[in-house]
Amino acid sequence: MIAFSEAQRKLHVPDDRRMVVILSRRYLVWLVVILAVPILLAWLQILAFGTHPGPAPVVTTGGGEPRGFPVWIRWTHFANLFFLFLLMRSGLSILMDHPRLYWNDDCTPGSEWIRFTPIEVPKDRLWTARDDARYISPLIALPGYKHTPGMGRSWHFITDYGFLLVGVIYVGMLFVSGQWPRLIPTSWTIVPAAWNVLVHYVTLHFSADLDGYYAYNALQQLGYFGVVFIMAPLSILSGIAMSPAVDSAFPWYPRIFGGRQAGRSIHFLLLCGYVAFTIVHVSLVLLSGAQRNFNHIVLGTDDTRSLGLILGCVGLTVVVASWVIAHVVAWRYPRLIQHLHKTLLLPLELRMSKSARFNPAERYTRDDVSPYFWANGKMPDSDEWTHLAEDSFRGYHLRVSGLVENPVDLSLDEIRALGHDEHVSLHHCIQGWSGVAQWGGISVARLIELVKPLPAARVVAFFSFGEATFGGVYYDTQRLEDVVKPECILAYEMNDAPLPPVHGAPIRLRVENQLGFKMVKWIREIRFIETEKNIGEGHGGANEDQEYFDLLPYI
Ligand SMILES: Nc1nc2c(c(=O)[nH]1)N[C@H]1C(S)=C(S)[C@@H](COP(=O)(O)O)O[C@H]1N2
Ligand SMILES: [Mo]
Repeated sequence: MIAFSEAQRKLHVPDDRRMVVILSRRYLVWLVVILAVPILLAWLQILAFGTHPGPAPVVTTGGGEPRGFPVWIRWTHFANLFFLFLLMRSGLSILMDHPRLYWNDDCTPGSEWIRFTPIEVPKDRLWTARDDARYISPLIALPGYKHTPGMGRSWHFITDYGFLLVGVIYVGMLFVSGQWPRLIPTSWTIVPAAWNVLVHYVTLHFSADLDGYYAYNALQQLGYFGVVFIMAPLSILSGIAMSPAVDSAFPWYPRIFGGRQAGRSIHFLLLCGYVAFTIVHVSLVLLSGAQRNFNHIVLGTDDTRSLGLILGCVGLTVVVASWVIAHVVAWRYPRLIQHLHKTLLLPLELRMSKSARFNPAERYTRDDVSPYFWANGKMPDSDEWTHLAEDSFRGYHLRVSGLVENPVDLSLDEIRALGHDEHVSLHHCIQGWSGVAQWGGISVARLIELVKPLPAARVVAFFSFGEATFGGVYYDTQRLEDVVKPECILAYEMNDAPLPPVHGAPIRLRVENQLGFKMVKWIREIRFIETEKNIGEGHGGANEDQEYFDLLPYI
């Protein structure tokens, strides 16, 4: 257990820690049908044509001589298990930060196909996405608790590297060693053969000629092929479909999956697929001669010693220990993990931010505007902002200063007079929700022309009237090269109306190639500075300081 500060405990360990899964009825029916129909059909066949259709056929297509499991298979099998579990556990922490999944990009409450919260979004009061986040036990998730998306993402992306590396080695060796025909079917006869195996399985004939050491049976082969060559690549590709930088530069990409939220749903369904696969796989390993199977995959020998099983249990202990260690590291050294995450992604993300090909180029229209748009953050409650709001921000002044030739103090009318830039874009919150809206305002590039930053200015800091999660001013920073990109605007308008109070009145930032937390709402002041290191705690923003959010916000 980790010792939380009082404020942390209030946020991360709420009183309401119920964990529920609510699947909309339509999908529940589908789920039952998909699971039950093959089993029913198999039983029908048995009832019609006899109860014992002989031993399950083993596929030997191209398998050649028996080669067993060489050392690279045994070690990648273990490493894959190791990383996959960390990925699933950190994924669950991220998922629970917006515990609803949709097939539409507007994330309207009630339109989700599954939710992991008992709460229906109240209509009579402000219910932010932050309020909606759910607790998940750290026994299941990494780092667990409520609202830990920054840390969850760091772990997810760091382990992604391990998972990818193992995958590349495994698939590469599969081809180099000539073992690929074990996994890749070369004839359609695999389909009836796999059916035949299923018929054996439903009558609980697991051991019949199952000898995966030399060749897999047809169902096994299809299963492994599906996991390695379909599910794993789809996980990677659907993961990428959630990136704001990718989606804003290549709006066609998330559409391959049916939209950004459909990509997120598919990413989750693949997680379910891995869980289901693991359960079935482990059950069959245990039911079809556990001792021998363990020797195959642990020692690479085909005998019935108990050494494989013993070492296998040691391996599983290492895996479980990794969860405990990851939990402790996550909470003791969150800063270290946050910066490791940044360092690992730096080459990729800098490329995204520097390359003009990654400039936001969204082609949404007003017809795409979402009927609902989640709000986030703490509304400012200072007298200053409240008085300004009561007077329709007539007394508002935006101070732009710091390392500039021409510091200015602009009223809302003066800002409006500077020009009008607008776009319709898809918002990506770190928590997982999205929404399409029209934003109108002045591009930061125009502001830069006006204030003329000095050569020393590298970073632009945006300070809010609002407070950060654990107190202090909400602020965030941008590198100068990012704010001169297209679709980076100071918005004073949303969906052709003045910016509503909850969405950041009178002025907010929009940066469409980044995650939502970078887009400071209720902006009070803008300062051009040399480095973000000298403000706040020096990590680039209030969320980065306090909640270990991503230091590079493009994925
Ligand atoms: N001042 C301030 N700005 C903020 C936040 C906040 O808490 N305070 N939340 C951020 C986050 S996490 C998101 S996703 C967007 C949400 O914008 P919206 O409320 O208009 O949907 O605002 C960002 N700007
Ligand atoms: Mo967010």
